[in-house]
Amino acid sequence: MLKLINLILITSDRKHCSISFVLVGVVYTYICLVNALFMKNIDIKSLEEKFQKKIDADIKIEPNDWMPDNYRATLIRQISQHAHSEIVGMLPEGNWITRAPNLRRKAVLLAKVQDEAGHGLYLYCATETLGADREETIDDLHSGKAKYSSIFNYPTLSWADMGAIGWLVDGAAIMNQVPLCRCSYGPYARAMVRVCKEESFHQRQGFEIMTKLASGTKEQKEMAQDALNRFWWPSLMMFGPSDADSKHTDQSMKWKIKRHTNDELRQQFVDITVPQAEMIGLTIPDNDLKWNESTKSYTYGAINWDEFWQVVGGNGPCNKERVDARRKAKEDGKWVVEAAMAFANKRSAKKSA
Ligand code: BYC
Repeated sequence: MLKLINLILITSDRKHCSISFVLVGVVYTYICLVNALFMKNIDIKSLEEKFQKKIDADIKIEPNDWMPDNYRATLIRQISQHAHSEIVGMLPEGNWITRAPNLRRKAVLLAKVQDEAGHGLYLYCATETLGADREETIDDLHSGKAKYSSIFNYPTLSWADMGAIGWLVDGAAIMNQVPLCRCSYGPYARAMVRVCKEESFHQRQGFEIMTKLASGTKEQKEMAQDALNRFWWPSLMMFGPSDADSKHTDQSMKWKIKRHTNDELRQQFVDITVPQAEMIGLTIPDNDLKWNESTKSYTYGAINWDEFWQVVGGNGPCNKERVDARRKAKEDGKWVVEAAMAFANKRSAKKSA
């Protein structure tokens, strides 16, 4: 470079010399930039290799560790959708707290709905460890931009729906969340351990409601069967699109965010749940359901994927109602936030005085 500058000084007059200097400067900057970019690519490639080696060795990734941008983005997407599902999921059951048939059922349902709020909070915290802003995440839910589980866009029409949700919805959630306890991202995996313990209590209380109703009067049994009829297919849809249509599964499996595909977990759920329905004398609403001796599992009928995508796209029976309820809750709770902030400020002012 110095030789080139010397040559310019010797061979050119003043005017041409300054133009040449500018040119040399431009070329030099360009070379530096290309070089930096090249070095950065090499750096990122080696970081990515190290990262994948850690994942392959089942070493957890922690918030301060280097991670690829897409790994971070995938986790923020999935964990925030999961958090929203827990919070929106409080609504269909919350709707029945005042109408529970007795004090015991009311106390159990109240505790369950409260647990779901707790799950949402752990999960929002987990997104914060990835650098997400909690308020922005929640605003995305309120603006309709963020997704949450399709299942919570169906109405709860009878008390038996509390049984069906606990048995089927929490049952499906456990099937999906137990493998998430081994997710490669530490904070998400650890949150899931506690969530799964609570979900298993939720599932059992739901199954208990269904068992009681199914062995009760003719009307009670019909009510339980009707709830199963309405919640069966949406519960299968909870596991997400079929593997052929799942755009994130391949990469998420390589990163060990997901440990099983959507179809694998759906199949496990069917295989566990069908005998439970038989045990309490209810019928799974699927004429094509049959035991396959060679695969030692049940084959089931076609899922209505049009319905699934309609619900995911915001056009389910209760999408609008659910998001409106969350927006209203934020609006109505503003004074609590303001009061808590004023109290905190007053306390910290007192401390520093
Ligand atoms: N509903 O490539 P895919 C609970 C979206 S709550 C809506 O397979 P992925 C409870 C998906 O997000 C428990 N959207 O995605 C609470 C993606 O969209 P974007 C909730 C769905 O992430 C209260 C697109 O479809 N559990 O237990 O690899 C009371 C393509 O899908 C759904 C969780 O959240 C759906 N069902 O796999 C009672 C578990 N399915 O973002 C109970 C954590 C898919 O590309 N999440 N989509 O626009 C997961 O395990 C995974 O995210 C999923 C989907 C298996 C759900």
